[in-house]
Formats: sequence, C-alpha cells, structure tokens
Amino acid sequence: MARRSPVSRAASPRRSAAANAKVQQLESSTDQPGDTTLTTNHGVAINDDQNSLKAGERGPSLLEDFHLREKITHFDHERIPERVVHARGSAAHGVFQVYKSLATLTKAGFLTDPGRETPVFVRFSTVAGSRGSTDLARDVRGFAVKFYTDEGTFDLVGNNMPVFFIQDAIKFPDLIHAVKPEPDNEIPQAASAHDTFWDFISAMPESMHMVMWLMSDRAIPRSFRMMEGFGVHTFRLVNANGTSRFVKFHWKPLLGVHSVAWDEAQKISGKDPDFHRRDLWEAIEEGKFPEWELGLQIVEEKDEFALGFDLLDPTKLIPEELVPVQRVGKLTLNRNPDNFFAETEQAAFHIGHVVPGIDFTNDPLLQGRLFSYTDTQLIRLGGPNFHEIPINRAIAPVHNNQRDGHMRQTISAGNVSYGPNTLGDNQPAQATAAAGGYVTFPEPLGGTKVRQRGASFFDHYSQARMFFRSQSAPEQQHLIKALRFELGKVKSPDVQERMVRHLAQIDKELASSVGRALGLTVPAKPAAPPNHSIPADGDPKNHQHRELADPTIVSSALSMTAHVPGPIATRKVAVLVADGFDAAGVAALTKALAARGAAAVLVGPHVGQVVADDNKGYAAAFSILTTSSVLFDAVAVADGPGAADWTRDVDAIEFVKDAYRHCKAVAASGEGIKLFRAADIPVDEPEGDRPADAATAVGDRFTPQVIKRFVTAMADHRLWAREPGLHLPI
Ligand code: HDE
Repeated sequence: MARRSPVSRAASPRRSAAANAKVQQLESSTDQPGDTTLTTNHGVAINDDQNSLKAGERGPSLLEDFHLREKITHFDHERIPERVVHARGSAAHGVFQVYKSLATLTKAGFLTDPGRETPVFVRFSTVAGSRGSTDLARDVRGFAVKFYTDEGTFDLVGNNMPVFFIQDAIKFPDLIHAVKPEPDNEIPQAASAHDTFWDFISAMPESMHMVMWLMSDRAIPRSFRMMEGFGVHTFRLVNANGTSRFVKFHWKPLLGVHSVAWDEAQKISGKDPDFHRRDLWEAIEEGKFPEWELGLQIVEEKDEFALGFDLLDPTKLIPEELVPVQRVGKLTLNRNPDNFFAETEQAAFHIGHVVPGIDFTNDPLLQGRLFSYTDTQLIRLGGPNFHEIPINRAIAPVHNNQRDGHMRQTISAGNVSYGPNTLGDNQPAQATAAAGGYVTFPEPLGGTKVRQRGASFFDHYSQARMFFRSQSAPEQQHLIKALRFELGKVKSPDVQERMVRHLAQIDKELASSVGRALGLTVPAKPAAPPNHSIPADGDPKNHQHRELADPTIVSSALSMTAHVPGPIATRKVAVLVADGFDAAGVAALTKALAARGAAAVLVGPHVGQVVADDNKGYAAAFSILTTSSVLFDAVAVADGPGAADWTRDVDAIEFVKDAYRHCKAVAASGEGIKLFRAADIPVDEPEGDRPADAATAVGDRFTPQVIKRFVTAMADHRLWAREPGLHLPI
C-alpha cells in the first residue's frame, strides 16, 4: 500500500498561500503511485517487462529491444557524485513562522510578518562519511535550512556547533583531505581518529576551539531533533532604513540538547546505522513534529570591537552570557520527502542565497563559501539549471535573461534575452529598493591587497579553555576520553606530542589526563605550527579577550547537562516482557509514559504475541535478537514467571547491562529484578532495599513510586554520575 504522509498534499486553508504553493509545485512534479500502465520514458505502453527480446527462446538478445536498452541505460546513469562533504544526510519539509515583527532589525518579509508561514526544507548531515556511512560517527552535523520566502530563497547553511576548524576558506580543502579516509587505502570511513586528521589539526592552533566541540558529546547527538543549530559566521541584518546590525543565528530544539555515550554510539553504528535518519522519519510519520526556535544574538555596529575577539573570526562564538539569544520564531518539520533522491539528494543549499534584509560580513571563511556552493552543484547536479529541479525552485517568481544549458526546463518565449532592451519593453525590469530589489549594505572598505590575517584572529586558546571549563565534570571526562581514544589511534608520536602541547595551553589537567593515556608527559611550551604564516598563539599578549583567558570564566550555555531536566516527549522505552508478564503493571507504566508523550515498546523473547497474566496476547514489536537497548532511551523489565528465563539469555543480560552502562534510566519489577542481578546491576544497598542510584527503579510491582522514579530519571536524560563506579560491577 502506498505510504500516506500525515500532512495532506491538497491545498489546505491551514497552510499559508506560500506553503501551499510549494507543496503544489512539488506535487506537480510527483509521479503518485496508483493504477497506472507501465510505459517507456516516451509514453509507449509496455507489454512484457519480464523477458528481453531474443532471436529464439535460447538466442541472443536483439539490439532492437528499445525497452531493454532504455531501462538499462537509465539504470547505468542513476547515480550522481555524492557531496564532497556532508554526503550522508536526511531531510524533511516544514514551515517557519516568526513570533512578532522584527522590522526594527530587518526588512526580510519572512521575519517581519508574524502571519506568514514560510515553507522550509531542512537537511541534516554528517560531514566526513560517505553516503552509506553510519549516522553515529563522531562528527560535526550539518543543519541546512532552505526558506522558500516570498522574496526569494534564503538558505541558512549551518552546523550543530557554533564555531569552525579554520579561519580562512583557503584551508578548507586541506582540512577535508586530512579528515576524509586516507587516500592510499581509503581507511577509516567516517572517523577522525587517524593520523592525517590529527597531523593537520596539530599544525593548526586555530582549530583548538572546534576540536573541543568535536571531542565533546555534541559530536554524537541522540537525535537530529535534539541538536542545536548555528549559522556559525556573523551575518548582518539590515532594516528598511538601511541600518545594519551584526547577527549570529541559532536554532534551539524544544526537546532539549542531548547526546548518547561513545560506547553506545559505536554500538548503534552496528545495530542501526540509520538511527538518526529513522528517528527523524518516524517522528514525522507519527505526527511528533520536531520543533526549533530561531534565536538571534544581535550586536550593534558600534560594538563591533567591544567583545574582545573578532566577530569576523569563525573560530569564536559570542558567549550567551555576553549577548543573550533572543528567540524570535519557530521552525516545525511536518512532512517527510516523497523521494529521497529527488528531494534530499538533489537539494542544493548555498550560503549565498540571501534575501533583502540579510547580508554578509567579511568573515574570510564565509567569503570562500560564497564561491563554493554553486560551483559544487555544477558538477554534482550536472549543469547550471539545478535551480529548476523542483526541490530547488523558488516560490518567488523567477524572471531573467539567463538561457539554455544542460537540462533546461523553462521554455523562455520571445526573441529578447538581454537587457537593457527596447524590443521587449526593457523587461524583466530591475526592482527599486522600495519595490524589494536587493541592495547590498554599503559597507565602507579600503585597504591594501595582502595575504594576511589580522592580529585580532590570533587568540586560539581562550575560547577553547572557556568551552572545556564550562563543561560539567562528566562532560569533561567524556571529552578527555574522546581525545584519549582518537589520539590513541594515531600512530605518529610526534603528532600526539604536538596535540598534548596544544592541550596544555587549554588546560593543564586536560593535557596531563590525555598525555597519561598516550604515555607522554606534558611539555610546557605550546606547539609551534610548521607554517610561519599561521600564528602560534600561546603568548598572552595575543589574548584579546582577557576575561575569556581568565580560568574562572565559564558559560553555562555551553554545557548540555546544565539544562536538564527536560521533556521526555517522543522518548522510547523498551519494556522486556516474557510469558505471564504483569499486564496491569506494564499498562500502568505505558500510561504514565504516554501521558508525557513517551512510548513503551514491548520487547519479547520472540516477535509476535506474548501472553500476559491476564491470558491476553500482546504484540512484541521486537525480540531480544532484533533490537538492542542502545536504540532506546530507557529500559524496564516486567515481572512474570517467564522473566526468570532472561537470566539465562546472554542477549537479555547484554541488553540491560548496556542500558545501565550508558547511564539510562532502568526499572524492573518482581522477577524482572533477577535479570538486573544477573547483569551485575546494583539493586541492593547496605541500608536495605533502597535502589542503588537515582536512575535505577525497582520494586515488587510497577507501582506509582517506581514509575515516578523511572520517569523522573528519564527527564535527566542520563545519570552520568553512575560512570565513575562502572568499572566495579560491569
Ligand atoms: Fe560547507 N560545503 N563549506 N560548511 N556545508 C558543502 O556544498 C564549503 C562550512 C555546510 O545539506 C558543499 O552542496 C567550503 C561551514 C553544510 O546539502 C560544498 C567551506 C559550515 C553543508 C561546501 C565550508 C558549512 C555543506 C558540499 C569553507 C557551517 C551540507 C555539497 C570555506 C556554517 C548542505 C554542497 C546540504 C556543504 C563547501 C565550510 C555547512 C563543497 C568551501 C563553516 C550544512 O560546497
């Protein structure tokens, strides 16, 4: 049966005219499933699609077989080059709506009219892996938003981390060559834990802040739906009076910002490499639409140099404590694509797609990106007409004198394809600023042509330090372990030592903890970059922002654990049920979870019906073999006579052991507690039968107290405090 998306494609009065227009634009290009006749690409009905045309039953195939030739030729050409970066991604449609007019800041219509719903297409991605790689790689995530506005398309092509590795676009090919699989043997896939990446990084002090983010849990998100997004560069907002202000764009997820554990990420990569893709798809199919608020940090022109670091430097963020994030509107993803290739794969984002009211700054990374995005589509999508592919088409009317090229769709009538012209009444006509014509902000410029960076770009460690010191103790431990893991896989001792030298500039304790795991002592001096044109930093006089260099400065906005408890809506709980399980207890648990928008999923010794103590059969969505606790947010084991069998099942033991190890909320009732004991999960404490930690809930039954304890622990996402003792029982 054809899949039905929860959002109807028919024009809806609940959608804005623009959103309806985009839906219909895509609809008109969609070949909907239904009662149709099989044809060739030229509309000739096909009579036999099972056998090729042959000279006799056992004879050779005939060249004349136009159907065979067409079918195989098309198949041979089905693949296009994958994106050179961000190759693996998934996307969804949705809408954006501003809460109230931002006319004092910008003239962009979609940011000034609270009554307007702007259709969007959002693609999330990893950076280094190829199209078929795992979702859970330790990596930056792309967060690219295409706004189909009435005044043209605006693309906010951001990441889930607010800074970047390099300050100047000229180093981008080097960065990507270093992180991608090594060119002689194409190893490793989707991983930064190898020599070439760390060789490059250790020679680039400017990358240290981004490295802190990359080694933090931000690089292994729980879900695309639980990631922040950042525009990274400083942009400009320009209002109708021509006043410009600097802006940093943020996306704040309403479900909170959450990550998984590194061991868990590696296991998910094997159990379900499509984990993030599936999570996004299923949430939208189930009508649990992911939402983010658009956040703005605004800096007045006069304050350009007041922050102590350079706003044009993409390795710096503006601490939220210095300039608060104003939440100005909401993004909702509400419809899955109909066709992965046609929409997600062919979507062409471009940082240069701006609309009146939004403008660029001279950030040298941003400037280089302005060139790259069209250039890459020319090879990837095969020519200059990729803007005519349905997913890339603007909803604003498009008229210009560009013509021809590969795969041109538009039939431009008439004999005039130039301007100015008199033969065609000088149409299409330029728009005045008042009529919505894009006018670049007249920023005064002057200077000598140089290949240089300003001294204001030379402070490479103070924000790295601020990030590290803003993390909670468990987050710091995760970061240290990530560095131990990654640098532990590096074979070159020189590279390892250079990295430890850098870490020593960030935090002595960080450096010695990592150094110990590498068998290195911590050198006192910073690593000198081999390239004299890249500043080494380390000299305090380079630290523009004295407050950030101060070890006591922290920004709690940078810590994920500082922002729990949060909602548990859309979280999934595996409930292990065996024959004769406690139906009433499981029903009470399911109800309590559903009341908070979370779902209980039954996992049985086998798939299909499991008979409970009420003699009714309940469908188990998975068996202990077809799923794993790393694919769930929490685990509960139900009471019942069959539960004793779990204690002899190594997969069941592994299931709960992993959930405990990954610091998830776990619950067990009655006989189910035996499985915890078999897995060495502490359920008894010296002072009686008090559960061992705040996220372990056990009792004879799933009583309201047990359920409350379990659900409360889920709201904290993970009980990282469990980790220090993990080496004992596990
Ligand atoms: Fe990209 N980047 N990038 N990038 N980028 C691409 O464009 C590039 C950078 C980002 O879902 C490519 O269509 C250069 C920063 C995202 O389709 C390519 C530089 C940020 C996506 C390209 C950067 C990004 C891309 C590859 C340094 C965060 C995926 C395919 C000057 C603010 C978009 C494509 C999607 C994709 C070039 C740096 C985000 C080659 C040259 C910084 C989310 O054009």
